[in-house]
Amino acid sequence: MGKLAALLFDVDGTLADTERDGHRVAFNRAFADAGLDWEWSEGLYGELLAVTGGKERIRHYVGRFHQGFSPPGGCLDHFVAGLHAAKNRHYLRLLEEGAVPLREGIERLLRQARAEGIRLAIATTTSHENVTALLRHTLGPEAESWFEVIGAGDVVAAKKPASDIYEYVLARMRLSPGDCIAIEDSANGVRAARGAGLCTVITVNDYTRDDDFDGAALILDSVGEPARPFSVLAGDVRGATWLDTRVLESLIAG
Ligand code: XBP
Ligand code: MG
Repeated sequence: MGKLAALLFDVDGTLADTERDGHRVAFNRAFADAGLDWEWSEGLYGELLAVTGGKERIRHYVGRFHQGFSPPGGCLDHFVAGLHAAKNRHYLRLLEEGAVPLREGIERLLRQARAEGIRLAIATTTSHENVTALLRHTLGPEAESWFEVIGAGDVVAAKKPASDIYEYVLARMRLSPGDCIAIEDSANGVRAARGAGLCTVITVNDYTRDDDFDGAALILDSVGEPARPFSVLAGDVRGATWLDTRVLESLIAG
């Protein structure tokens, strides 16, 4: 333990505010395409985010609000899979249109880590295609190659808050959790990362501000920039006003 070997990034809510203006909008467009009058408001979507995974979220919503729903074709799983595929097509279009920028300070932190030889990876619940599209449309065509492993979606049996995706990424990178830091935004994320033994930094967003971040080393309102300092909600940043590799290293050096 001591030298920071890698940063493992969550995607949705952490790299970008993908949920409110990306996935949520795309779910609603897919529902409308299917002739459904389902509408996920910003508030309702905040509640539904407790369930990770888009397919799982739709199934949960149907069970909670439309119990008597009989899907066209008869098979709910099949219908949900179709809706989710349509949602992802809308989501990719939104990314292409530039509807979802990176959060403040993310590009700076990624570039600094790369310049210092700190390895990068992704550990997310969404799909590989959604991740690479976000990277491409925000950081350019080379950005996918910045990440040594993209651990995404259904490659593991259990999604966050299970720790499987972080364990998968650590195994692929042949790294110990004590040499890495996870950057997350949600209660499900911190549970997953802590479950894999990772020191975890949280950057909250409007959907996760009131989550339970038990076990997080640091809770910030954003990664911050030199000109736009972060607010520290919990933890010791040793006087820093934006998150950089020096602050992150101090967290695992103890
Ligand atoms: C993200 C999710 C995902 C997205 C939608 O959680 O829960 O389900 O909301 O993506 P995390 P999909 O940030 O903890 O990885 O529809 O592709 O699942
Ligand atoms: Mg997240």
